[in-house]
Amino acid sequence: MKRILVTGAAGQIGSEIVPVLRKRYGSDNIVAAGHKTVPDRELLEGGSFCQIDVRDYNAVENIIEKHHIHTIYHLAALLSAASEKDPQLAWDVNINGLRNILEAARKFNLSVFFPSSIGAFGPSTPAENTPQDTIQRPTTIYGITKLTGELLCDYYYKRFGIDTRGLRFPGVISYKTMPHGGTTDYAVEIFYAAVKDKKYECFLKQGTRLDMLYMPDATRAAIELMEADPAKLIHRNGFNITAMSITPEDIYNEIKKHIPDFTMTYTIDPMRQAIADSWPHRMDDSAARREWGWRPEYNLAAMTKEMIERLLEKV
Ligand code: AKB
Repeated sequence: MKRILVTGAAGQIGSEIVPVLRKRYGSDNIVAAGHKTVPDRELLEGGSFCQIDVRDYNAVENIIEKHHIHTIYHLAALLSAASEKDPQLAWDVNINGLRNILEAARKFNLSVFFPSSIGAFGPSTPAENTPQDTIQRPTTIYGITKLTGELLCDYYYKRFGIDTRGLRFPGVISYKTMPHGGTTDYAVEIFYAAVKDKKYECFLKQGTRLDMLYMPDATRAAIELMEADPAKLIHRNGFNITAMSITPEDIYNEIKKHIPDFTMTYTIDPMRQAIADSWPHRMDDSAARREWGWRPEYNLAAMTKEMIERLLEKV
């Protein structure tokens, strides 16, 4: 049986993909590894959890050897706004961390999943129906690390035959763990605020259209790509995937259907607005659909209903 290591396991995507992987492949076959973020009880009690700083190559190697790892979901990274606040740290974690993972993959012949992002695009990228293969001139340090990551993963596949695969995630919306330091965080905060306070102050301006995905679709996409028949993959890294292209007011209007007295105001954060303005509005994900059968299951209405139901159970 394959043993899987998940780095960044206590983060937004990590904390949700680990239970799904444990259920699918057996808890004994999944090693969750976090750094500073404190893991929740489910993560700690549901299987093995260890600490790792992905910038430390020896630590990466030790975990791989100790647990006989075969595949790594490398999710440890700083998000866009956090990266902009500390570009040196962003480079260190997002690039040196990835390089360590890829070098270990080369030594032990491992498969690697790498999450890229809509951040790998920039203002000169076509914003509507953004093609799979197009201009990529990101203007944020986060985007530069994500684009470099895509290229590095392609390089390790072509040069060394390492089985690297990856997705360009849009904003991911979930009710379990809050994202930290992202530009699309508003799309998660808005649900928590609606359920708890019935009001939300949005840091992106009206009309800011971005791609989004509900977490169950995001985790399923990563696993389906890693399980896909390699003979069918023309691309390997940086697959565009999306489920909805929406603005803050689209989410607001959908939430109002469930919470009629919900109100929203806007106080723009110039840094995050500038990041969002440099990203595409709607990606074309037909390559993912064609090559490995990607299909989202949740649209805005289905996601909103479930988000509100789950958050009402939590508060
Ligand atoms: C962020 O906002 O930084 C991330 C992303 C879209 O990559 N959620």
